[in-house]
Amino acid sequence: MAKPPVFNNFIDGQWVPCRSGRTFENRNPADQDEIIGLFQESSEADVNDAVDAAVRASQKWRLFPAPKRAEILFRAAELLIRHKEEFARGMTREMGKVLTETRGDVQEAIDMTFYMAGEGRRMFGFTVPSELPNKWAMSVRMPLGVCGMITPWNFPMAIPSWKMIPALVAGNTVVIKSAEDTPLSLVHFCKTLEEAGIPRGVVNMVSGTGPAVGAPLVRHPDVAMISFTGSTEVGQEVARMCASTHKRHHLEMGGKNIIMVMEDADLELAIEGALWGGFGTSGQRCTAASRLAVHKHVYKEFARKFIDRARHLRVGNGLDKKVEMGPVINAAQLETVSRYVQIGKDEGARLATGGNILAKGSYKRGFFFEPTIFLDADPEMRIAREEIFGPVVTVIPVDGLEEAIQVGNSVDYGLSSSIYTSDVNKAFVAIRDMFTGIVYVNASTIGAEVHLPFGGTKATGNGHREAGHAALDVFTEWKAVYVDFSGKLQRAQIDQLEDL
Ligand code: UN1
Repeated sequence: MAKPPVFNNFIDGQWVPCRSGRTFENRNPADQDEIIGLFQESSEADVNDAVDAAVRASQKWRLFPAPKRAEILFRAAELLIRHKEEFARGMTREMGKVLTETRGDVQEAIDMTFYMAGEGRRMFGFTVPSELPNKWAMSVRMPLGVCGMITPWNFPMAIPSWKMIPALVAGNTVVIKSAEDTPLSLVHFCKTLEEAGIPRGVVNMVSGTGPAVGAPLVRHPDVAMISFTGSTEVGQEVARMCASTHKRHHLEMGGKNIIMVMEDADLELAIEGALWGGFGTSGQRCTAASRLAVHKHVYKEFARKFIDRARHLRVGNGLDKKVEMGPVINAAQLETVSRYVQIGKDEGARLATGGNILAKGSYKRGFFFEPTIFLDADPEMRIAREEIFGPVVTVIPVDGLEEAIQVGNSVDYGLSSSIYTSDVNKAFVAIRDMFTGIVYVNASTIGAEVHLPFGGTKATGNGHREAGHAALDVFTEWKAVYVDFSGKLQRAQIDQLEDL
């Protein structure tokens, strides 16, 4: 058998093995016989090397004019376009989602890079009047220094781009840990930035596990901030660790998103939205539509048609054009999904379709699960409240909009919500009353665009937003600047002296 390719860390402009020399395997979740490659099993020493490089590079990069930084990023976006198909195929092989979705993932990185590179010529601050004559007052954004990033496997190129590109255009340097299940896509992204001419040490990438790489990165005293996307439990741990070193932390965590289907909805449209929101990426999106609140008047018809569509979804290897849903990411996730199906049954929800691991024929080489729907669920059930991160959708009957909104807001999370209705008044009530970071009208809970703020309330986040203009607030500090050109001590300054 041919030897699998080995992929190194990217530190100080060099592709280097980790200090211990150990590697780990990255295998295809659709076919465990296929090894994508061997990746560095890094540890604290490698993180320290990467942070040192980023600290050194920071001195020059922060002074490099923002429009010039942006030129490099624009070049990177062009290169991503050129490599889009290759990167998408690599991503499907390491992550499982179907090719149309991995193309979309690369496209999000392209969009974000073009969009944020544009900030290189804006990066607006505020110029405001001063209280005094002959004095100027303004506020400017300044970079933080070294930004540490921990990224998930479900959007292996898009999410790193959401973090890295705004950080870079603002003049920060980066140390990023790739997700253990999808390290190849971040190698592709870093190689693209290298090819675009990013100076050495400005971007550093280290692969490995959370405890061995993530934890030392979060603890490191020279890292100014951590941007984390992942589970709520790990996010809480990151927050605790950041508190003790006064690090800024941006957290993007779980979701339990709802689609509310009203009695006046276009049902075909709503079913389509529920299908792709629930089973796209095998339900492994933080924006997945894992709950549906359906009005009793249309419940039966909706359920019948939705189940029928889900039953006919073609599950398989995402590289196959006919396949609509790929595997879940790994054995542990397959187990979690199975466990939740059992919980749902025990709680008394009605399993309407699916519920099983697919293990026959070629399925047995991967981690496949049937598209699964629970009907007649109570909003208090665990399957209606907890994030499963798999192809499981829970349907809850409701009496009307008020109840749907109450159910929608009753969970710990607050990322995305959606309403299907033909009544503009209902739509606006939902827009006003859903306490989620994102609301969709007559569209599913997925499909956020890069130039709008992305993030959620409650246990989903910690008040920050990535993407959109809001991302700059995550990766910069404000500095207020006063310029006094009167040449003398002015009144306000004297007042302050008197106050003392
Ligand atoms: C995620 O699931 O972590 O809106 C991000 C969406 C995608 C991003 C999802 N653009 O579904």
